[in-house]
Amino acid sequence: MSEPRDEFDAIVVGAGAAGLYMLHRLREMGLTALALETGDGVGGTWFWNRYPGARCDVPSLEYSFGFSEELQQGWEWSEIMPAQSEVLAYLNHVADRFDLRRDIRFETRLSAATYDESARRWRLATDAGDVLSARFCVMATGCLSAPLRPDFEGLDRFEGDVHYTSGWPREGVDLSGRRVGVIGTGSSGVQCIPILAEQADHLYVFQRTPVYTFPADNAPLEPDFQSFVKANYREIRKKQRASDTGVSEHAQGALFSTPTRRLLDLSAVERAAALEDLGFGVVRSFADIRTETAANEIAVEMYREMIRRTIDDPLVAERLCPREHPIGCKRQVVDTDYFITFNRPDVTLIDLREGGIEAITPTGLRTTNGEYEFDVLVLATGFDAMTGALRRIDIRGRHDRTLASKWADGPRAYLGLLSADFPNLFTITGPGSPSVLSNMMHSIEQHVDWIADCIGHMGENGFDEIEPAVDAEDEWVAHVIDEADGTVWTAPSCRSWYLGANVPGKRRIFMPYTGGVKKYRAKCDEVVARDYEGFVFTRSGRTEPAPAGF
Ligand code: NA7
Repeated sequence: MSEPRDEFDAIVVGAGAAGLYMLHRLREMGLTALALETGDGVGGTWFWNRYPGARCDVPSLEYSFGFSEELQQGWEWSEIMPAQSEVLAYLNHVADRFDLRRDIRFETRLSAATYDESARRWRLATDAGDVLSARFCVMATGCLSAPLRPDFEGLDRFEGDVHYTSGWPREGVDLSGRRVGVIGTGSSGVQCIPILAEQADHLYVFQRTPVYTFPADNAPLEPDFQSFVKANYREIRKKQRASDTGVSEHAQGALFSTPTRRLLDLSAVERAAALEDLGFGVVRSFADIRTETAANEIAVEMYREMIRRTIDDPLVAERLCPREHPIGCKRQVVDTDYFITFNRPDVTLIDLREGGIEAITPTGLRTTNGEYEFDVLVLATGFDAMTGALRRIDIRGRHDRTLASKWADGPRAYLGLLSADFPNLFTITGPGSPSVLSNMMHSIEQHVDWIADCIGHMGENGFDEIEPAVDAEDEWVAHVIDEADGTVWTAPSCRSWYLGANVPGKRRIFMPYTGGVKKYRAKCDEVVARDYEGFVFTRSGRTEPAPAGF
């Protein structure tokens, strides 16, 4: 902190990648700004998710900021896909390089934000007892930052240790000689299971839904490739902006090349050859898997065939075979040694489709089929994604309306950036933007730049408030839903966190924007070029009409 104060031009909530860059931009503009951060360090997702095996699924050289040439030239990555510790070290480096910590209040959680209409300022209360005020409030609260804590009967009576992957102890957990039970086989479960198996005496994996995953093929970064990327960063950043996902085609490894071949064009013999060649990678290697049900079904069968080839015990293989949902409806998982882990004699797979969890017992877990004893329970059970962190804060806008009530039937925000009745409250990578469907670093940078430019525009024009016109917001929300409608992402059998379907009682609605980062950026730029079309500005109490023609 520069100096103790409670009034700011802007308060940023969160000191992950988004909060850090936002704070930097605001300070560069000469504004007084403060970031609030629940943790005692920067890094957000990468601060909390320290479980063994935690790793980014976007190439390091692209999962990085491009706003500072010195920063992108000066940092050396060691692997194609960075481990959690390396991303966290990078974000600490960013905080140090731009001297951000002095304006971050750590171990401080925002509990309430109320808009004072007469003062046209946000009043904020923290659980540390701070009462703060700011003209602008920027929610950099993250999309996967509100962990789901399933209400398992008996959990509080478990006599062993319980650890969430999303809150893994900083000092690590010594699992040697201990029996471990893990619930959850999403990205977090898939990443930690092979390592837990190595460390534990015995590992019990409780699987509710089998996963589609394929090898990350991570490796040390070749120095020549890193030099090539650094020499060509200008071009590579341009290609990121022109892509759907915010990842350029230069990314090392096959993971991010866009498939062009069609599975349905292959004969049976050619498919068999493709399976030999691609293995589990079949799930991402054909363009029509995402668009045609018949291709998807064939790919699912090929994937199951790979499992049967890999797993020694045919019964275990069948348990690992997905049957419920198509490939591509959930976030694609990438792994290191996931399936072969189930060939170990000290790993037991429990398929919860054959008998669900009845209770956590003092010494383990009971399903309708049997009882399992272990010393440590690991919960890799996911997050209340995209809206969870915001819903957990008591945010009140005009007329004392809460954001939680406004979003009860699904998130409503124009461009995913601002929501009507909540003036000057920006959201970085919120619902209605490409966000989690893209390289987050890229999308964070785009949003932060847009927000900073918008705040600058308001300053130049003497505007006090910005908020969306209701019709512009409604049209955007309808557009986001229309774009996702009928795609594999919204398949009726899909219970993804993109749809909020993993959270009991949450309205099922597809939250991110599926149009891709190129189209989305063009729309955001066009709105600005048309004098912030669809937004309403207020100046000294007077309302500037929403520009016509939206
Ligand atoms: P995910 O992908 O939501 O995975 C959570 C896993 O936990 C998934 O296998 C769930 O099964 C399982 N789960 C959740 N609740 C329960 C209960 N009550 N009983 C049994 N199993 C349960 O979260 P991750 O942390 O792995 O990954 C989130 C994102 O972080 C990831 O996509 C990356 O972007 C990084 P289900 O599939 O719902 O049947």
